[in-house]
This record gives sequence, C-alpha cells and structure tokens, in this order.
Amino acid sequence: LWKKFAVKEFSEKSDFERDFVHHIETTLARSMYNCDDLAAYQAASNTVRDKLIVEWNETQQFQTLKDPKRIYYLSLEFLMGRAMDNAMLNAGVKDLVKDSLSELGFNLEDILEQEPDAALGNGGLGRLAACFLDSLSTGKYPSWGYGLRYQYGIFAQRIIDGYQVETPDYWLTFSNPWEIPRHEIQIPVDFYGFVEEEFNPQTNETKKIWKGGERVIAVAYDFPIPGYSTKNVNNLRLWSAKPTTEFDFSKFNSGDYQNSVRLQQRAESITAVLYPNDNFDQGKELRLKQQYFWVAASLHDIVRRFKKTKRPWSEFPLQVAIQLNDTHPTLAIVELQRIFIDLEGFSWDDAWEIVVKTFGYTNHTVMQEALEKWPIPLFERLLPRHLEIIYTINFFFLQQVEKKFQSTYSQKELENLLSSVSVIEEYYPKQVRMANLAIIGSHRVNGVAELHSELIKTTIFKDFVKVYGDKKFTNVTNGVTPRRWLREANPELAELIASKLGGYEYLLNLNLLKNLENYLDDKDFKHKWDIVKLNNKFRLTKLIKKLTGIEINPTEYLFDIQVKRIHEYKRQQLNIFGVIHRYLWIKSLSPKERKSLVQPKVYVFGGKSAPGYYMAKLIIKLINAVGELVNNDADAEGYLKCIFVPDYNVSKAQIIIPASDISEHISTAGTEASGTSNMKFVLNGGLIIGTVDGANVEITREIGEDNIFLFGNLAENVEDIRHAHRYAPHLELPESLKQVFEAIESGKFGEGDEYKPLLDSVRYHKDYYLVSDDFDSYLQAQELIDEAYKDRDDWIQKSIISVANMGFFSSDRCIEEYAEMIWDVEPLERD
Ligand code: DL6
Repeated sequence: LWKKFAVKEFSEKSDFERDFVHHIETTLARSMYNCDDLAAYQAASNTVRDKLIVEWNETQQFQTLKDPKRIYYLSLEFLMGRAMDNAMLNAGVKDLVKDSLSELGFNLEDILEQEPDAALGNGGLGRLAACFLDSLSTGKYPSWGYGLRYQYGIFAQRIIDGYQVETPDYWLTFSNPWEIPRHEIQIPVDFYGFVEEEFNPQTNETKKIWKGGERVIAVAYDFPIPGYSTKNVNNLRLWSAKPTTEFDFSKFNSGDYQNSVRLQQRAESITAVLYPNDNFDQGKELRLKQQYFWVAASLHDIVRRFKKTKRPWSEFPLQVAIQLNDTHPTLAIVELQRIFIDLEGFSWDDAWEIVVKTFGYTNHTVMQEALEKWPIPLFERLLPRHLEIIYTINFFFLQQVEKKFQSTYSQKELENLLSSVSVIEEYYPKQVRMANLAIIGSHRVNGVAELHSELIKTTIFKDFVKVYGDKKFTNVTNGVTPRRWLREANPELAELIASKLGGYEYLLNLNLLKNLENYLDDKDFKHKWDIVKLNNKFRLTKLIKKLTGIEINPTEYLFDIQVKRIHEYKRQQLNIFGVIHRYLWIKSLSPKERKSLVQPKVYVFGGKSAPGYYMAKLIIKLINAVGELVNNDADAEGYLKCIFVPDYNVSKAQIIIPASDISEHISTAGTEASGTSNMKFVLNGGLIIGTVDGANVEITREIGEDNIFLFGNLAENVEDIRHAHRYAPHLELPESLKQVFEAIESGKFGEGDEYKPLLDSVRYHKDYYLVSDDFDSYLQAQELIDEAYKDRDDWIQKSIISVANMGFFSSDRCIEEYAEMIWDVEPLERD
C-alpha cells in the first residue's frame, strides 16, 4: 500500500509548480501573494531537494542491499558553495525549473542569488573535497563524505580603508533546505579522563579501559550529493556537537545560572567555527577537539555500518576504504586501532594489519609551518588512551626500522633516521607529528601533482622512502569538476562547446574536448569564442561595479586575474609590485607614447588572509592603496586599473574565473602543491602566467608550452638561492624592483613606512620567497603577454587549444585513479 503513496518526483512543469506552491503554503506557511525572492528560493530548493531525496533514499537502499566496498572521504573542510544550481544541472531539470518559475513570475537568476555559500573550507583543500564528492557521485562510486557542520564558515571579508576586516559568516540564519537533520543519529564522544587497567582472571589478560571525563554528543546532518546525469545520490554527513544534558540542574537550582549553561556552550563550541588558516597549523586545543570529535563519530558510524553486514572482521579492509584529506583526520588511525583492541578484543597485530590496509593519506603541502604537530601534554590531557596507543604504534615501528638498518647503518646514522621518522618529536615540548603517524598508519601516501609528489619523497618524507621504498608513495594529480567549473560557471562557453561536440557528453568524458581542435580554422566558431569571453567580462564588470563602485569598460582591457588565499608563498606581492612598475612606466610616457605602447590592463585581485597573518594583510592593504591611486589617476585612465574584489568565495569565483584573459599562478617554485584554480581558469579559456610549480607543470605538458607564460627560478634551484640569501646581509635588488620600492617609500600609496616589513622581508630578511630573484623574469613574461594579446586571432587559437587539452584535469579522472590505485573499489550502477 505504501508504495502507492510514495513521494513522486516532479518531471513536468505542472508538477514542479504544484510542489512549489505546496512548499510556499505549508513548509513556509506563506501565501503566493506575499512571496518574495527568498521565499521563492526556499520553496524552489525544497522542491528540487524532494527530488534528490527520493533518489538519495533509493541509492542508499540499493547500496545496503548490494553491500559493495565503500569509500569514506574524511575532510575537515568541504567548500561546497551553492547547492541549488548544481542540483538542478546534475538532475537535468534546470530549464524546466527556470520556465516554471518564470510562469509563476520569478526570475531564476535572482532566486539563485538568495542562497548563501556553504563556505566550510579555507581554499584549495576544501574545494578539492567538494569536487571529489561531485565526481564520486557522478562516477557512481558508493561513497560517503564525513566532515563537521560548522555554524560559522570561513569569515566574510570586508575591506575598510583598504584593510581586511573579518565578520562572522553565520550561514544558517534561514533554514537550510540542503541538509537533513538526523536527530536520531546521536553518537557519544568522550574527552579527557583517565585510563584504567582491568585484569581478567579467566584469560589472564589485562585490558585498558579509557574512562572519559567529558562527554559530547555528535548529531548527524546529511547533505545529498547528486551526480551528473545519473540517479546516483551519495551522502555527505556533517557532525554537529550537542551537550549530553541540556542543563546542569543542580547549579541552576542553586541560582548559578551562568555556570549551568557553561557545559552546554562548551560542547556546542566544538563545531561552532571553522579555523580560518590555510597552509598553517595554529595548534589550538579546540582544533584537536574538533578533530577527535569528528573522527570518533565518523568511525563509529563506519564500524556500525560494517557490523550490520555480519561479515567477519577480516573483511573490513575489503569493504572499507578511508581516505585522509591531509593529516587533520589522522586520529582516525588511532581510533580504529583503539576500537579493535579495547572494544572488540583484537590482538594488537591483527588490529594493526586491518588498520593499515584501510587507510590512505593525501598530503597537500610541503610547507613546514603547515605540518601538524600536537604537544604531548595537551594530547595526554585530552586523549590519554590515544596517546598510549600512539606510543605503542611508534615503538613497534621504530623497532622495525632499527632491525632493518642496524647492520648497514652506523650508530649515528641510525639514531638520525629513527629520530626523523619517529612519531614523537623529542624537543621541548615533545610533540606528536601527525604526518609521520599518517604515513605509518596508511598503505598509500599520495601527493597532489607530479612535482609535489616527487618533492615529498626527496624532502619532508625522504627518510620514510628509505624505510618503505618508494612504492608506498604515489601521485594523483588534482582535478576539478567540469560540471560546476564549466557548465555552471560559464554556461555560454559550455553551450558553444556542446554545439560543436554534439551535446554535453563531454562533461562526463572531458577528453572529448580534444575534438575542439577540429575547429581551429572555423572563423565563425572563433568569433563566437571571443564574444563569450567578452560577455563574461561584462558579467564580471557588473559584479565589480556592485561591490566597489568602480566602472570598467570590458571591451578596452586585458583582464589579468589573481584570486586565491593571500599568502606570501603565492606571491601576490610580486604581482602588485609588477602593477606599480607598470604604473610608473605609464606615467613616464607621453600621451602619444601611451597610445601606441601600452596594452590596457585591469588587474583583479581577490582572496582572504588568515586573520592573524600580518604580512598577508599588509599585501591586501598595498593592493587597495595602489588601486586607490591608479584608478583615480587621469594619466592611467584607459590603460590601467587595479581592483580588489572583497570577500572572494566560490560563488564569486564562478563569475570571476570565466572572465580572465590571463590569470596568475606565480608561487615560489616548489611551494604550491598543485593549485586547482589554474585548471579552472584554463578550462574557461583563459591563458596563464605561472612558475614551474605544482600542476602548472602538467598543464604545460598537456596544452603545450606555446600556450602558457612561464617564468622564474626552478624548484631545484630554490634551496641554493635561499642559501646564498642567508649569507647576504642585504640583497642587491634589480633596478626595476628598486624603483618600485622607492615609489612605495616615497609615500605614493599612503604612509611609506607602513609597508616597511613587506619591503624588508625582501631586501634585509633573506627574501625567502625569491621575489627579487624572479621579478625581472616576471616582468618579461608580462611583456610577452602584451605582445601576444595584440594578435587576437592567435590568442583565441591558444585559448581554444588550451581548453581542448584540459581533459586530464577533470576530477573524474582523479577519482578513477584513487579508486584503482588506492581504494580498490568499483562503481556500482543502480538497477
Ligand atoms: O590539493 C589541494 C590544494 C592544493 O591545490 C594547493 O596547492 C595546496 O596549497 C592546498 N593545501 C592546503 C594545505 N592545507 N593544510 N593543511 O590547503 O591543497
């Protein structure tokens, strides 16, 4: 009988309209007469969501029935952006929804604007996780994402007098139609306390029992993740922290109201805020609490699901693959070992064998300051049993290393090796090195671009290669989902491509883009390609006008864009020094010379600095100060603009990226693990200027070196150059950079002194990021760009060839590689 009444998905306009009105009148308790865009967004999302949920339920039931091996992707960040447009596109109902809404008197674009970004991530790492979820669903892989449901995502950035000011991002003000609260799924998570030994006279064994001192409840919130052109809908489960009891009534009754709610607030604080650092480990206790809370709840869920199948434990790694997105979830290794030995009664060795087969670890950085370490005293207090287990893991591992090398290494060599691979760093205070633990507890370790994967083997993890050989270390070059980053972000280009490739099949097999090369002589196609870019520039200038009040005529300028987290290693300072250099040059020319010599350019910057990162904040200030001067200087009018787009996020990226002629990926060689916006920009027909770093290397290989503007020192020389800097009391700057520094110090951009730390970091403090070494080569590359842009036809040709060769950078390819090399899982097609 119930089947007769089961929810029906909408498949026609009239169904959509009926369900939409139903949600307005019941879910929102509003009437169609007072329905504004926000209400319309909520009703429309609920209607689309209903459709997803039907498929989501069926996918979950089907997977339970078939019981395949599942992938569990553990990431502390999922930078999802908006859900509605993506859900409609993936489900193939966007046109239907658009027409229906229009019949009801609404404009889809306005309605989509109502949705806040789900900004539960800092940058590349979190956005990669979001792309992977899309590809896992699209590729029909049985998989779950696990993360935290922060109440506050990455802060919103305002620019006041040129400075970054952070304001909280409370993204849950209105009910969120894209999440399903699972109040029935409540998992207790303990912290602190002590460890007891319990002797069992029957077995003659002693058992360790951890008695936690503080308990918090993890409540599940589920986010359906639709795949493109498939009914497969996977699940992203985010945990929210709740107190065990609402109140301490004894305190309440005795009049101590404040303290009675303290524990409640303390519990909820665990999932209150995302830590706003990118590539930097701040080492705060609450962060370690977040990590354990999340992995404990997730593992409990995973183990429970496995136990329901009644399979023997030996089959655990055949059914479960857990991927650690960076070291943040490394505690999962320890927690699983604890579950096996303390709760399920395994022997140490049996447990450890299963654990190592289950985990894979992805490294995303070689930067020392990003490598996570936790002080032992903190660990001991918060997770006493876990620390014991870590000591034991380390003890057995070091024993194994010693055995392997004792006959061939001298005592000194052996000591050095042991101290470098040990999980414990023996300084003051002693610390737990999470990366070492992640390597020891995983069967595979991967980097995220070829160069990066090689670098980790020769630098930060080189001693582990001695221990394990290099088979344990592999590479999976990052990728991006073409559904969001082409179809959704750049509908006009996606459609133009579809018109030549016979439809949108290429969104599922990005290698089909290669066929665009058949149209390199097609004038009409090239003209349309050019128009699409121009339209996208219009779209961006509208956004710039709205956000900054600055007007730009897009037909006049080459658009040069650098949008990403602000970081010294990403070198926005190199870019802005270049802008100043250009400005000084323009000022030195007569009006006639300007007309004949200067390629008009608008430089667009965007990105957030970590709130406590002084130097990055200074870079933001300098960019804004340069903009202030340049944008109001009549001599530069029509030749140069410098814009800082405030509050860069995923939704803005979807407008900014399609508008670029050139984008900048100019990190010091060897510092950017991969980069993924480089891929997005090229996929959208922009060319790039970049260093030989991260995925730029493979992009060059795929699209050809004629289509990219490379410059700067190579990674293999960086250490030698730094070494030379170390012994120079102050650096001899190139003339070009000297002029720039003089201009800054002369007070052109406000108080010259204000920027002293930034300039001194280059000239007196060893220029760690090689700005002075790469500056001239950067300027030369910019000159080549100006030159190349003059030949429009050739530029468009380069743009088309580049897009045609970006097939490799689909995140679908990444997921296939992980599935084959690391997870050993197959897609599961629903009947
Ligand atoms: O792998 C995704 C992304 C890379 O593209 C960037 O190059 C890299 O900087 C970023 N790494 C991090 C590291 N964060 N931590 N910890 O965000 O990963």
